[in-house]
Amino acid sequence: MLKVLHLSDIHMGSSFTHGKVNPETGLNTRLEDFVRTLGQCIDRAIAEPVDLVLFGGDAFPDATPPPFVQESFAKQFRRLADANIPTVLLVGNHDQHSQGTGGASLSIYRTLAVPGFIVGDTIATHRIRTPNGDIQVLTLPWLTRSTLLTRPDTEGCSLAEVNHLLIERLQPVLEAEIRRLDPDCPAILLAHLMADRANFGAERFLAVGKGFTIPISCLIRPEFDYVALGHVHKHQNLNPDNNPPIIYPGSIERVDFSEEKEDKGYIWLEIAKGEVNWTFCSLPVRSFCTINVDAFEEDDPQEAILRAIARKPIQDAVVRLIYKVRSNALERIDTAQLHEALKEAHTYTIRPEIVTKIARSRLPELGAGNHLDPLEALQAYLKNREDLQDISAEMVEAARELAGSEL
Ligand SMILES: [Mn+2]
Repeated sequence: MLKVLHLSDIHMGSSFTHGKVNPETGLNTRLEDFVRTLGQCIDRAIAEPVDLVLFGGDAFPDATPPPFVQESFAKQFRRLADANIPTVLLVGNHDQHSQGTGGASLSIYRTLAVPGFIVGDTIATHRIRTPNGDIQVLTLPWLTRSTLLTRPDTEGCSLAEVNHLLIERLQPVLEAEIRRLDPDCPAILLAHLMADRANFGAERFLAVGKGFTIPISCLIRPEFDYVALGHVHKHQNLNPDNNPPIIYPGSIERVDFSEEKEDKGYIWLEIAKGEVNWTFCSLPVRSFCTINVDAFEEDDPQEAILRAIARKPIQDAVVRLIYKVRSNALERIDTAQLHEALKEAHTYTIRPEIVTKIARSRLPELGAGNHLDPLEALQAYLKNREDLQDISAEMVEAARELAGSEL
């Protein structure tokens, strides 16, 4: 059996707003988190050692990362080159540059001819020699409108029509690759895509434009022993029958709060022709913690907020505190005390939400049993809104005009 490590969606250089500057290194702590987590994947690959590392795409937030971020990434992957571990870097949507073709942020590895490194920026099959036998990897990078279509093909087409055309073109191209596979050699499809069966995660907010969706039927092929995906940040297997497994490992670190409750990790894989065992391996990543407090009805909103904070494991976490209070209760919130209560967190944000809710019971004249014309109802409403007193006369006047024009 060949040993393979499959990871994806590193997004190194993102999540900086959740970090702070480490005074000892001058670096954002979230960059350090991402480097540490990626380092743990590479550690495992080298310790075993694996026969192959597959990266499913989205190395950085965009195709032009700052040099210090690019270098942090390169330093980790270089360890694989030093250990003679073949590595495939697939190009995701965040790795593509709008100008030029291919993966701008990853193609440097090909340009420099890093030994054992393959950059997957085209649909192609790579036969990789390892000490434990050969393995085939079919790379399918993120598809764009220009991948398989020309401008005249798509002129005047809606996004859905372009998607349809693209799938029509993709199918024979994939088919040709599949038919050329050596049936005696294990085969993996490595693809960065949104499959139509996937549950969305943060990537739907991160993507610049809406991307294309690939039908799962293109991926469920007996010729593949394993389908290694990238793009969706939530780990999932799209084919529980495992014939073949179709796996998103998910992102290796939490990119934003939408990933608060997700386990993060990579896929450990043992593979031979017609045989595959895979395991999701959790990574100990920094926790995110949302504290939502509805203190609207509380007599002592400060106390309610402090109690809610005390209940949550905020130590070293990225925390956001969101509390709802009445506008007249805001002055009773002691913000300094909240800062003190949150100081165990790695970083935190505090977001007060002022609620001005009028409970129905306090305006019996607006109850279901009463019949008021709209103008009377407005006047009754305004009578109970002290904050609107200064403009209430104008509002009534405006309403009278509106009602008048309707009649
Ligand atoms: Mn992606």
